[in-house]
Amino acid sequence: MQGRVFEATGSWYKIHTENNEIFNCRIKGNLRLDDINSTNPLVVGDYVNFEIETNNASQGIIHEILPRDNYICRRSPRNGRKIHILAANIDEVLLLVTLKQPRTSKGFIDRFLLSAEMFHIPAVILVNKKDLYTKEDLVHFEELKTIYTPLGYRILLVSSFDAGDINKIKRLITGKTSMFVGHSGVGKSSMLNSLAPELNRPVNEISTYSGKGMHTTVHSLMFQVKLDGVVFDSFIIDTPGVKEWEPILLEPAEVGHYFPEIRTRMEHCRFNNCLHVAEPKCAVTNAVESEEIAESRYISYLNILEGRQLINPWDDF
Ligand SMILES: Nc1nc2c(ncn2[C@@H]2O[C@H](COP(=O)(O)OP(=O)(O)OP(=O)(O)O)[C@@H](O)[C@H]2O)c(=O)[nH]1
Ligand SMILES: [Mg+2]
Ligand SMILES: [Zn+2]
Repeated sequence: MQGRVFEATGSWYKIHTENNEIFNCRIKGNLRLDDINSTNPLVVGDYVNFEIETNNASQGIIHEILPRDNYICRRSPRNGRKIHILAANIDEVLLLVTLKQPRTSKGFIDRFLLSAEMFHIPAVILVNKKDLYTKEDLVHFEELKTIYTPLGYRILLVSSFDAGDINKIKRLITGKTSMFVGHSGVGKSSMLNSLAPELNRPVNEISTYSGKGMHTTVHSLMFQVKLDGVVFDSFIIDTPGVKEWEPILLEPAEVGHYFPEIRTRMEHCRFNNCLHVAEPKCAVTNAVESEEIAESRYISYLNILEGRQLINPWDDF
């Protein structure tokens, strides 16, 4: 039988088949998992082959993981030498950020976008909780828009509770497998409930969310959603809030390739091994000086280059 992982707890996997049958499965003991040094080899979104257990027709044993189109991962927060895969076979990620309650930093956005670039997964930035924002907050939104739109990222100001915004997001996700990511409390599960009320996802009850370690959603779950009562093969993955996002370690020369504004300029640098730090005739530092590259983005680049887990001094909002 073939199916797709909708829920992964580490020992049990909830598998849905194409006919919408659901099986609780375990991994066959001697299954050779991929070579990736990962804390969680089988993840939500994976396609698997499994056999139904003879003595329990609702359970199965997974004996094969089908090759992935893609996956997205970060450095494991518990073990920096391992990676933690969030999901596999996804068409797009919706990065939910908030300007307050809780505040998402530009450094976090940039570290996440680098990972999405690395795995060639389109990312849309949803600045959620627009109903809470003052005029000054909206200036920060415009600033983010000025930074990210020219790089090719869509960035939308939305609220989980605004019907017009929910319709826009429905159009974004129709026919795709989409994943919601962001800090705890930014409203991932709330937005999912507005998109598909039948899911009834648990959300944090306190509306003045302080952003401190609530983690209402505890593990990733995928849903096949009906949008306005129609199933269009739309899948959404709700993920637990991430406190930090550390991209997997890269060779220094690789980092610039995942910053679109550096990627398009690096061929004009004088040295072909230029790391765009202090080298002469560097097209990237020139563009930073002339403000064609946003200073906050360049600082994020330097921080990732040095593998530093660092506060971005330009993160001033
Ligand atoms: N004002 C306002 N509050 C919102 C909005 N969206 C969500 N919230 C509130 O934010 C709080 C957190 O929402 P959740 O949906 O639980 O957040 P989450 O991102 O799923 O959090 P974790 O599961 O912990 O990662 C809840 O109290 C929601 O009511 C919004 O657009 N505006
Ligand atoms: Mg949640
Ligand atoms: Zn350079």
